[in-house]
Amino acid sequence: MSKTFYLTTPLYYVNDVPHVGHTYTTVIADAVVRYRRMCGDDVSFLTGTDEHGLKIERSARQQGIEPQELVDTYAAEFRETWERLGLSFDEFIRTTQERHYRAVAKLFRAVKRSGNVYLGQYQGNYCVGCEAYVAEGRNCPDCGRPTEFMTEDSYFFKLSAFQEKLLRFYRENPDFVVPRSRMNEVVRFVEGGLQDLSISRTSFRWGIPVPDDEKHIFYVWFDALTGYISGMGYGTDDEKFETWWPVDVHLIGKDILRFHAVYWPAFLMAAGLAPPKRILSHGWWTIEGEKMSKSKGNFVTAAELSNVVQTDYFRYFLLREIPLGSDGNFSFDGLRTRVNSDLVNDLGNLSQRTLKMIRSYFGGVIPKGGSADERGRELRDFCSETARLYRERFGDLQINKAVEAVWELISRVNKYLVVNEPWILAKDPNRRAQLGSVLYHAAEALRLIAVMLGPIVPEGAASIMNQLGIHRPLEGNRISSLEWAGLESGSTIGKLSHIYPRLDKKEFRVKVKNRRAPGAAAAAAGAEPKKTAAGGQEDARIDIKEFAKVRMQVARIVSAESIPKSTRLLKLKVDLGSEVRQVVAGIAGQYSPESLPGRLVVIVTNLKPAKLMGVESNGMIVAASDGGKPVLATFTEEVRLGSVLT
Ligand code: ME8
Repeated sequence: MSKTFYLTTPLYYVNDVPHVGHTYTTVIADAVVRYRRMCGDDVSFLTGTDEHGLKIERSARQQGIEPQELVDTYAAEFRETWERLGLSFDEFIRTTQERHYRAVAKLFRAVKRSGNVYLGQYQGNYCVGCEAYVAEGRNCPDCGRPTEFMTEDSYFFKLSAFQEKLLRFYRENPDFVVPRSRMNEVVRFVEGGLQDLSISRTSFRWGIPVPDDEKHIFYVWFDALTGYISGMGYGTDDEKFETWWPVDVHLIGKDILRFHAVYWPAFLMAAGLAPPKRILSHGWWTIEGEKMSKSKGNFVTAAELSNVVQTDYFRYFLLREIPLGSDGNFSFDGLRTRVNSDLVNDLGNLSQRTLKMIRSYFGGVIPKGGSADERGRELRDFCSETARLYRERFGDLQINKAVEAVWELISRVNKYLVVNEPWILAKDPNRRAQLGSVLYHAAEALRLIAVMLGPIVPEGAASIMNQLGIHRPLEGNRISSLEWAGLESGSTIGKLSHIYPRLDKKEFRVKVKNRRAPGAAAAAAGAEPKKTAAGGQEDARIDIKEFAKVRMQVARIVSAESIPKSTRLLKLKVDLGSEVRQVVAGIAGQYSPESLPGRLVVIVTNLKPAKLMGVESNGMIVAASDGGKPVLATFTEEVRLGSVLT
């Protein structure tokens, strides 16, 4: 029987759209599970959404909708984003699902039976405006207003009773938290003493009720952490749970380490369940040197990333740029430079030149490897050493180091071609066997490179395999295919194409600038960057004539309804004074149909009609994109319907 491997990402809060930080975690997880599948493991990759809590309840109230409606939209956004980016999760758990409620109740009962729960009083500084306890200080960190000291009934978990048990567990499992520096942080924290933990609230309602005392709902972390077991059958499917638990890796950002490395194992120990095998805590991305924040305008959503570049490009950048555990700085310029130098130049060129020579000199048939000369033997040895390093490093979750090893091989093969000069050998018919051997060696090394890059850049790796004439799906490549001579002499190569287009600096900057607009990728693909009068710099400005081409008019929404099977689109009827038109808008995530009739909006009225999900749209509603979320443009003063915006 094959070994099981279970890995999770955090369950993301649904108060935001997926951004580059979430994408980072999910991409690492995806690379690791692709590698484990290659090793022949039976893999389960769980991700999902954390949907309860005061913030959600409040945000829904502000929008005049039910919390459930709000979380449905965001959860769908996360799920669809990961699917669109080709991230290969097996389970998607939502903390509002029935199976999750059952698991939380079961875990609580088990912890309570063990004598580790008691009813007490929670005290702290409470912000009445925000309806939330604040960690410290007399003023609320969110709204700045003074807080009040409050007391409420709460169930407590006896975390203090777990200090010794946890410390023993850390001693016995020194690699429980990776990297080691973070393990040390956790040990120091626990050595400093543990306070009992409040695990229920009575001050708001959007949460899971505590069994037998429904005045209380669970504290979000008790609820959310349970997602790692509720998604794997705890409380609903014992066989599934037995198969997968304990988890092999919880992959998280460093911000939530304490919850995973201290509270979570303690809850599990109390319930008589095994703690996780490993917590991998990765570093934090800043954007252009600053903490990502919407107000600073340096917020990069997953949708924007994929508007600007293909998935392989940002996968490669995120996985290669920083060692797991370290912080990094994300910049679009850094991404472009990295992609152009590594993927386009190093890998793209190696693949092109090798395959083109096989096509020109051998009519596309893979030549015989023959008996290798010394340089050939050296290359083989280098390949097997690279495969060894790659496996060792990936096994240790040092992904960027594994990728570095592959890049050393790429540059070695490029050098091998330079010193062997196949283009000179090709001129001499007596050296045809040698020419064949050199090209076989280069092509076989290229195959090994593609196999190793499968978990990192799956699209490019699959393209190289196809061009080598190996048409089995990438997933079919087992780690055993890292043995030399897997490429069959006499087989025919596939159709050749460039795997990776170069990112042109000027065009790319325009794309980055326009990334927030829906359809930015398409618009930018055809955009011709212009020179400024001052010279040189790219410029996306337009003149007034171009602006005048777009006709925007004031309208009032008459009716709005959902479109079946679409989580994003609404069908609107809008009154332009002289006519009523039908417009389809991607705003279902933020606006419920009932909230829209009567609103004044701006419509682009001279767009060619289009069909969205089979529904005709005669115009476009104007909205700001706030971190990917649409916010409708409107007027605060009375204005005649049909008035033109100039
Ligand atoms: O914490 N750089 O959810 P969350 C790198 N619901 N990673 C980042 C990042 C950044 N700038 N920003 C976010 C929660 N992340 C809880 C988890 S688990 C039972 C409950 C990633 O939506 C990173 O993985 O705030 C971090 O741990 C996670 O997003 C936090 O996601």
